[in-house]
Amino acid sequence: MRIAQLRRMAGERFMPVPGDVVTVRILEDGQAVVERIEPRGFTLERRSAGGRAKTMAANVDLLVTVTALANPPPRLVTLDQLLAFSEIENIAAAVVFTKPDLGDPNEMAALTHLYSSLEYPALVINPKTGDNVGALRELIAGHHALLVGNSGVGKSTIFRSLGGDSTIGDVSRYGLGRQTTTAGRLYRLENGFLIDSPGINEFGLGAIDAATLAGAFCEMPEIARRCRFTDCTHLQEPDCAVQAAVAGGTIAPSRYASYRKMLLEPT
Ligand SMILES: Nc1nc2c(ncn2[C@@H]2O[C@H](COP(=O)(O)OP(=O)(O)OP(=O)(O)O)[C@@H](O)[C@H]2O)c(=O)[nH]1
Ligand SMILES: [Mg+2]
Ligand SMILES: [Zn+2]
Repeated sequence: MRIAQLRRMAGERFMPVPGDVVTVRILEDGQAVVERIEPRGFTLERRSAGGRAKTMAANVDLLVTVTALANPPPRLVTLDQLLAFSEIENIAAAVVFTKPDLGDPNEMAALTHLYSSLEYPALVINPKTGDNVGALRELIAGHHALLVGNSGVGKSTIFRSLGGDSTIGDVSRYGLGRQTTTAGRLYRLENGFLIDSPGINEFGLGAIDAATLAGAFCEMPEIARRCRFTDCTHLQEPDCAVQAAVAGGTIAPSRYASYRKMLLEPT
């Protein structure tokens, strides 16, 4: 069903986003008017270049992070930001790698091993050959899932390979002159839904304190209890168990690099 009109064509506050539950009134010509947007649970927001927040999706319970193995090269900071975000928001997350045909097989093996060992479901998907598309379908069944990742990593390609039976909403046309290509799209799938979202190159958690951030890196809290200082930031303190675990190979250097970057250069 295509949304014909918002009852009050007011600001973005009244804009439904993919995942919203809305009350609609069906008009005689078969079009629908949104009368009410139900209160949102989880929302994903992204900030525009001007710093304004725009809600991209609502009521999601699974973040399917998408990272290309090549073209663009894997940006693990973005991946780790999204995973930390899911921990803080207390929603499930999965790790999908794309473009195995272009990537380095050793790096592919290392990355899937790393994220599986952190207990995130980790899959390598090739929509062209169909590899693991079925496994992803199973993973998201019954969930309100959101594909999220940098631009060009292959989210829409995955979305199309999974199909879906009906277009629920395409609300971008009502958003202050934006193009449809920048909008999220939602498809019903296996008694849940899947949302394809625009690339989130400027995603960030904002300023965050060390204890909260370390808590969102699931391998750290257990280890951090052995730091000498209870308020250790794991940046340069002596007798820091986290730094020792990185040196000793228990914590992946890339994960620690993401932690440092997020703490020292919040976006
Ligand atoms: N070689 C190869 N190319 C792929 C694969 N998956 C996607 N692509 C290509 O990568 C490009 C970007 O794919 P999209 O699905 O549009 O990426 P996206 O993540 O939706 O990008 P945004 O909408 O900008 O965020 C397209 O040209 C796809 O054909 C893959 O497994 N292998
Ligand atoms: Mg896309
Ligand atoms: Zn420490």
